[in-house]
Amino acid sequence: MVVEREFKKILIANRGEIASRIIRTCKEMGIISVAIYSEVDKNAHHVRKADKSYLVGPGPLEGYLNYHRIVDLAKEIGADAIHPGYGFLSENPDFAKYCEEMGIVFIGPSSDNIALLGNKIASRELAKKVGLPLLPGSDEPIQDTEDALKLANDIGYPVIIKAAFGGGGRGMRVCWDEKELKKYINICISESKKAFGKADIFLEKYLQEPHHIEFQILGDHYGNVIHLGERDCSIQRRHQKLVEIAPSLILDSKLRQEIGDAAVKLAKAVNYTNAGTVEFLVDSKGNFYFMEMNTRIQVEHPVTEVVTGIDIVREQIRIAEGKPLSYTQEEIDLRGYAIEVRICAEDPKNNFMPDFGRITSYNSPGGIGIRLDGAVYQGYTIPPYYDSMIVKLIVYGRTWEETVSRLGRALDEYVIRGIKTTIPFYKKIVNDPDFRNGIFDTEFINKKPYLLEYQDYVDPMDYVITIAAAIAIREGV
Ligand code: MV4
Repeated sequence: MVVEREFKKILIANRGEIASRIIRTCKEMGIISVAIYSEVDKNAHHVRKADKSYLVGPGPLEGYLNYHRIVDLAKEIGADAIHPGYGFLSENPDFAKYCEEMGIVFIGPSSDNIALLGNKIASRELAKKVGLPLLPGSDEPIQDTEDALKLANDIGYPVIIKAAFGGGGRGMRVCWDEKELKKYINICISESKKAFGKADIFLEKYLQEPHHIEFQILGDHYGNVIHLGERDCSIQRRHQKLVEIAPSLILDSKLRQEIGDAAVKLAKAVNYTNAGTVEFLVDSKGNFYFMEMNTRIQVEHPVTEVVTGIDIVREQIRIAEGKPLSYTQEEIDLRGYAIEVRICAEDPKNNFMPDFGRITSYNSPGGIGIRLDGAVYQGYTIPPYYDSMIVKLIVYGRTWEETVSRLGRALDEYVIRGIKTTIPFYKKIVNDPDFRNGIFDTEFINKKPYLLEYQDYVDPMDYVITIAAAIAIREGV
């Protein structure tokens, strides 16, 4: 039995742009937003914008990860629910379970679903049972090298080794022949154990140059599940997404409906509630294969919001309040195109090394078709302890061409000084003829090393200093 209610106060167990994003929807819904923060985050954007905030220590990370303390705090301050954002505790089934036990609503799926779908072998098995297309691969964890070699022989090379509890591409290895598989199997097992605490790995046939296409779904507590179309997240570097697009240029409405129906079917099979993302690989012929399901709001959710006009965080909160979905599948239509670029405090020319420090100058783009989801401002000092993503630029337009041009214009307007950012790298992507023609797959960045060939901004003051030094030397001062 689900009881409908209205939340008065939500605690946000996160920081950075996603915390600020959730605060915005809370304000629009008339809900009191409560932030938590670490000592180094006392000047953070989310702390300034929330209605109330609480210091959680001791270090920069512990406070955001100590879920007993967070749930206890939520109880103490009379919060109705906790929004976990992405990362941190968002996919920790023990956290969701502790919320459930303590009578605090976890804004997300059930702890059982988080646990089930967090295991990629279990979710592969579920997808198989439901009849979703899968790449050939293991039905159970790989026991040993012999087991792996036998399976790889059956499915044919290349194969990919994956960690059942992996994420972010860690614990993944492509093997082109028996020799490589022999070499990597034990490495992957020990890496998985070290990184995720669980050694389970599995094998799949490796699909070359696929598109990474993911469907946004929403499920309520009355058995309704809908999808909000897809995002093409093929442009990645070392499993970090860089550019996300909605809708995909390689799907027609028939294929969209087919894959969307598959995503909904999977979610319905587990009585999934709240927001989720079903990930697929799609080849150039339109064949699609289930990969995994993510049980959180994702970084790239804004492109879906822009083309559907739906506030996904609002839907998450309404679902958690026990309300039915605000829309039926028939009411969802996609309008135009949206592109998101993740702007990071990194130096692309130096292997995308994080570059933290003070933002000395900040001027953001504006005008038609621009959305910014960020948590930085002029004078803010980016601490070195967290993710380097500082702001997401989302642009939208009626056609692909218009949207790409607008992205170029917005990046040209963007001024961030004091730190190196990925903005000049994105300018190169926008001007790439293949990108402009909508031609890209998961190998796009690897195939185009020239994207790193750009002139870094030089502060005019640096010239003044250099010239002054030259004069001083010449004059013998
Ligand atoms: C694959 C694959 C090809 N074949 N699985 C990467 C993240 C994870 N969620 C799924 N991923 C992939 N799984 C099979 N069987 C390709 C990817 C993949 C990828 C691989 C190498 C380099 C970049 C990539 C970008 C997206 C997906």
